[in-house]
Amino acid sequence: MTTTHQDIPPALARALREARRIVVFTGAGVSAESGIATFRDALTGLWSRFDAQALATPEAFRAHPDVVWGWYEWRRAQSLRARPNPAHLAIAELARRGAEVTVVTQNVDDLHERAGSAGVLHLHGSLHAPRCSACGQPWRPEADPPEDPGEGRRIMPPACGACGAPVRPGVVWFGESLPARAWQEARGAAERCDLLLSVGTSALVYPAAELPLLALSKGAVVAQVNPAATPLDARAHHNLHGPAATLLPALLRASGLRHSG
Ligand code: BJW
Ligand code: ZN
Repeated sequence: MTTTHQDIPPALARALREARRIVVFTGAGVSAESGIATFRDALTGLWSRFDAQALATPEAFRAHPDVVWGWYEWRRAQSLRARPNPAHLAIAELARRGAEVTVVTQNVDDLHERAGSAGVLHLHGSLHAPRCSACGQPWRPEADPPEDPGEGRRIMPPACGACGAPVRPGVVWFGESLPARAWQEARGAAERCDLLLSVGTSALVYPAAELPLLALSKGAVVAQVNPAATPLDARAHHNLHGPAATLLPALLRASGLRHSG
């Protein structure tokens, strides 16, 4: 079922109102309206000659540490400048309306936390937690990255204070395992929930993309919010095709969980 803007299916509004356990599973689209480019659009401007899927690998970091670190510094600066948008705020508000809400994100920004969501499960790590590529020691940046380190600018990663190896971004690259505890908790929440909202993700990257399927297999209602179609469209009970910053507040209003705004 495909729905356009402001046209919230009553069955979904009821499911949200009545759900006791909710999982909100988010991807880069939830931060798009905060000005953070989605993963598959992240290489804009001078970065457009690179391929995101090729840069987000341990092999790329070993071969071109300056290119990969420069790209992540540029994105860390973008994340620090960004502010939560009405989609992040609506998700945080949901938890204040009585249901048990687990926010599971693939995003490496911290906009859910800054909107007020607690206990966010980050499946793909964080831009704000670099660590040593050899010994794993956390690395604290002495300063924020330059306001704009410049698109396409190469920056050598700093050396680890303990062992001298290059510091790497604290994110999960292709071919790497997800953080075990966050993944286990996310699976548990998806298995137990009554409703899973999949928001702003292309649902292409595994194993994260298994979560809506897991919830479906356990009988939960699954709804998706995304302006574009994804592989989940054929399986979800409801597909809201539009921007999250408009549709999530509309969904709260249609469910009677928010009375204005
Ligand atoms: C809006 C909007 C608005 C726009 N409102 N929406 C099974 C089958 C096939 C392959 C595999 C498989 N299992 C594992 C794999 C391999 C691989 C994988 O999934 N590959 C696929 C590409 C096919 N997975 C892995 O390697 C994972 N590890 C693993 O499986 O370990 C076991 C293993 C070990 C050893 C060998 C092999 C396996 C790890 C995956 C880690 C992914 N990491 C990244 C990079 C993180 C750091 C960084 O950001 O740079 O995570 S990749 C990238 O994709 C990033 C994202 O979190 C993730 C998901 O992307 P997301 O969030 O969906 O963003 P986009 O850009 O794709 O989509 C945005 C969406 O928003 C779009 O749909 C827009 O329409 C929408 N949108 N505006 C609402 N206003
Ligand atoms: Zn080290």
